[in-house]
Amino acid sequence: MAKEFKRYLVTSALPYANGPVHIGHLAGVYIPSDIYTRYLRLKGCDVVSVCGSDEHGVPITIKARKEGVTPQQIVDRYHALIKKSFEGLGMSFDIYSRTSSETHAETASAFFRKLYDEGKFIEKTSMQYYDEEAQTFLADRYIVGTCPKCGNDRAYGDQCEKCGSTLSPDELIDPHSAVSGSVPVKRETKHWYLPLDRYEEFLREWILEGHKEWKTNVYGQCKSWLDGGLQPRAVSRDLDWGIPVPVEGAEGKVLYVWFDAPIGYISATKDLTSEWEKYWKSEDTKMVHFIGKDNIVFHCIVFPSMLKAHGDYILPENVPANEFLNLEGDKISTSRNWAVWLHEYLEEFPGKEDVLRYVLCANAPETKDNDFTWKDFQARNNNELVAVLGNFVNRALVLTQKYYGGKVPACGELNDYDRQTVSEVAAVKASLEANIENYRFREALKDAMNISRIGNKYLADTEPWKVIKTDPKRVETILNIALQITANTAIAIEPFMPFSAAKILGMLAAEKFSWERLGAMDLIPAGHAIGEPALLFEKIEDDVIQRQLDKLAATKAANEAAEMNQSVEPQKDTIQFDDFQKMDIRVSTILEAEKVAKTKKLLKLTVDTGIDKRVIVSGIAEHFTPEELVGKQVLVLVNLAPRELKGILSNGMILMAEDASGKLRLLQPGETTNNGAVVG
Ligand code: B3M
Ligand code: ZN
Repeated sequence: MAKEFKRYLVTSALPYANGPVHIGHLAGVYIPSDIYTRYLRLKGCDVVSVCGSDEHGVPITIKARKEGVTPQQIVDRYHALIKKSFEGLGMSFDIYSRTSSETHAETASAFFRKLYDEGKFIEKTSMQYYDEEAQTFLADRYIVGTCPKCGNDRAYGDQCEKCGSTLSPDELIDPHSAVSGSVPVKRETKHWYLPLDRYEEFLREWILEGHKEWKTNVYGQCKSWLDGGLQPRAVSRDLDWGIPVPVEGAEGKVLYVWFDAPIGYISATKDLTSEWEKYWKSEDTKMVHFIGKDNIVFHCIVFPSMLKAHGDYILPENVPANEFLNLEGDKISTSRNWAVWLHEYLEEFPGKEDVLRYVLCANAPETKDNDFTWKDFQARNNNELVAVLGNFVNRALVLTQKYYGGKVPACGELNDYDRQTVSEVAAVKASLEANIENYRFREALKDAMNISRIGNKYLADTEPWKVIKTDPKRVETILNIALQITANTAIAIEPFMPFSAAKILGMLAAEKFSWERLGAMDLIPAGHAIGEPALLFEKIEDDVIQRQLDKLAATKAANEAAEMNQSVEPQKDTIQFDDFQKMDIRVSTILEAEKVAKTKKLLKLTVDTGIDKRVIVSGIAEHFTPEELVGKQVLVLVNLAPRELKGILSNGMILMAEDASGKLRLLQPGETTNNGAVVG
């Protein structure tokens, strides 16, 4: 039998405060955690949901350096932005805290100190890259060099963003410091390590034996980590941003961000309530970590080992990590700006918070990576939210206004079809609950939507707009049932679409119902006056979607241009105007083009330079077919000394540009120009 818990502690991965939140974060972590929490609250459970900004770590210092501001300024900016946009989307954390807070520094230091005092760490010295010019050790991210796998000359010491390889600084060709540009040296440094190998047995027992119910993607990752054997992990870093290591002789060292960040869940709970220990120290608490798949090892292996080593705290009961969401077929990427940013969405789609919540849940990458497309967003809005949910609620309310002046009609005797409908609605509850409690939010959302599907079908089948002419009494029952189904819809969709649930309740002029009332058919009493019906959702037109697609296309173009820039050759030595003037470049038209026999590369071109018609032999046969060249205007260097190629005298040179991919492009005047026009 499943264990009974008295209370819940829901944690959501703390977003790094070095950029805004995007749909990938939402679909993977925050939408599921909010659904889960809202559901528990509706059920009347004792639940706290904690989150906050993760404000330490190297990327934040890099961003600060790039912008010429302090790390604190960076995290202040993004903490405020993330917090506000989460609120805008209806994320109902009980607290949205931050790891640069006083409480957190104290909590994390005390945690470290306890483990230190009890001899739970090992100390090791190792050789690490040091920047002598800037007098600082260099985090892997701060070392830049050429990727040994793909040749990208801007690879980082931990990863190449071009080919995606995981690297170590030692693998980089020509490593240099991103801080000063100098070539770093190796220097000895001391750090503290958590010997994860000592927790292997405990972890095997706890996860592999004790939590076979975890999602297969999570369980599988844990198993492969454990089967691979665990190594001690450094929990400190040489860095000037973070929580100082609270032991003597640790100047210039801070806690590793992944050591302090999960402790942030504890400090957030402390800041929330004086009763925080109840949530962290009692076996009656069910703790659930909502995270993305890249955080699994930290939440299932490292943090539990820390908690175990500490000894005072409970372990998570489940870690329902999701896979990744892609955008229009490509990996979401902050650095490439390939994302739909929450704060921008909220600005561009005011009043459509629930549409995003709906689409991201319906499409959540629960078992495998998934794709977000704007067309799917539009289709789900128009065909599901508008056509099913919105349409049903609207019909029920409008007909009640129309026939009964907004007063809920009484329910007469039910016929078989009514009874069947009522029992279908009642049956949703058990399935919906089981799905939410087992973290199957996509299925749960289908269940919730099912209620309005049933309602829609009920109205379509009973046709009150026809029956009103022949049997008005019957219509009272039909609409009473339709209104009860409407109220049920408001309960069922609340965890998923809280704004719409509140709107429905407003239109029904009803107070929020508890979860236990789901399935009941006496939610709205006869005689009760409902409010004014308004549209719950509106259709999203093609032009709105096109604007979003255009925005992405512009991003893609900008990225491609930026990538090309990366391989731009350095500027050549300065020349004088006279040097330039020696070149005679003319607009010319290609009249004929043919391949030079027995060569792969050469084309023989006849061009009209305005001065004369002449032959030029050009090594471009691999880039252009003769047909596509004929008739084109090009720029020709006409006073280049003639030379013989394969027995043909070539008299000039066609100007071309070679792009980053090595492809040649013709240089042409912007508009048709007379041949012989001088370029300069
Ligand atoms: N800051 C989020 C991430 O990996 C990371 C989570 C910390 S949770 C304690 O994007
Ligand atoms: Zn690479």
